[in-house]
Amino acid sequence: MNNNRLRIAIQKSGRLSKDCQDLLKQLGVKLNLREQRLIAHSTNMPIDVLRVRDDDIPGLVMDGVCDLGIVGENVLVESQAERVGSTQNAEVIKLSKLDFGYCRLALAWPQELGPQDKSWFEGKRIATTYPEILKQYLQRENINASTVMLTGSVEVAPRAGLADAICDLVSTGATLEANGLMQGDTILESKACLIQNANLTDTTKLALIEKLMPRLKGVKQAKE
Ligand code: PRT
Ligand code: ZN
Repeated sequence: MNNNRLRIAIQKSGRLSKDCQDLLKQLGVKLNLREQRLIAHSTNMPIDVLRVRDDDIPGLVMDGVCDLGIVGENVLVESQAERVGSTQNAEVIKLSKLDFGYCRLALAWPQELGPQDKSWFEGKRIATTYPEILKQYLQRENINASTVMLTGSVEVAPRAGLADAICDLVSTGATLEANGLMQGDTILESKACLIQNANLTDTTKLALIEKLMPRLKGVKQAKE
C-alpha cells in the first residue's frame, strides 16, 4: 500500500455502503468499485478506499491503519468503550456528522407485558450487540441487569428464551413490531459520521482533508 495516499475506510456491504459511495462521488472522488476488492484506488486523487465490515472501521482509524472512516456513531461509541481501560488508543477526531444512517439504540420487551418502567429491568437479561453502551446506561440508571451478547437476530432472543428483553437498533420500528416487541427508552441516537485518526500529522494528507471538507459542507447544504 502506498503510504502517501489518504486511506478512507467505508462499509463494504450493508446499510451505509451506498450512501458512502454516493458521498465520495459527490466529493469528486472517482473510484472503480466494480471489483469485489478490499481496496479501491481513486483515479483522480491520491486516495485509497478500504471496504471492510463496519465494526472494523473505528479500530482501523484509531490505530492509524486508515486516516479517515465513515461509520455509525453506535459502532464508534461501542468500539471506544471497548478500548477504555486498555492500552489501545481509543481517540478519533469526529470531523462531521453525515445525513444518513439514522437509527436509535432502544430497549424493547415482549408486547404482552405491556408498558414497563425502568425498575422492571432489575435482574433481567437483556440481549444486545452493544454490551458496552448498554452497561453504561444500566450503570447510569442504577439498574442491575445482565447483558447477553448477540451479533445478530437480537429481536428473536426473548421468544427464543435467550433473554427477557433486548437493546437493539431501531429505524422504522417494523422489526420490533413483527417480533411482538414494545419499544422503550432510547439509549443512543445515531447517524453516520466521518472520523479522522487523532494522530495524523502528514501535511499532504491533512491538506487534502482540508480541501475535501468545504466540499462536504456544500454537499450537506445542497441536501437541506
Ligand atoms: O457486515 P457489516 O458488519 O459491515 O454490517 P452490519 O450487518 O453490522 O451492519 P448494517 O449494514 O446492518 O448496518 C450498518 C449501520 O447502519 C449500523 O451500524 C447503523 O449505524 C446503521 N443503521 C441504520 C442500522 C439501521 N438503521 C437498522 N435499522 N443498522 C441496523 N438496523 C437493523 C436493526 O439492527 C434491526 O435488525 O434493522 C432492524 C430494524 O430496522 P426497522 O426499520 O425494522 O426498525
Ligand atoms: Zn457490523
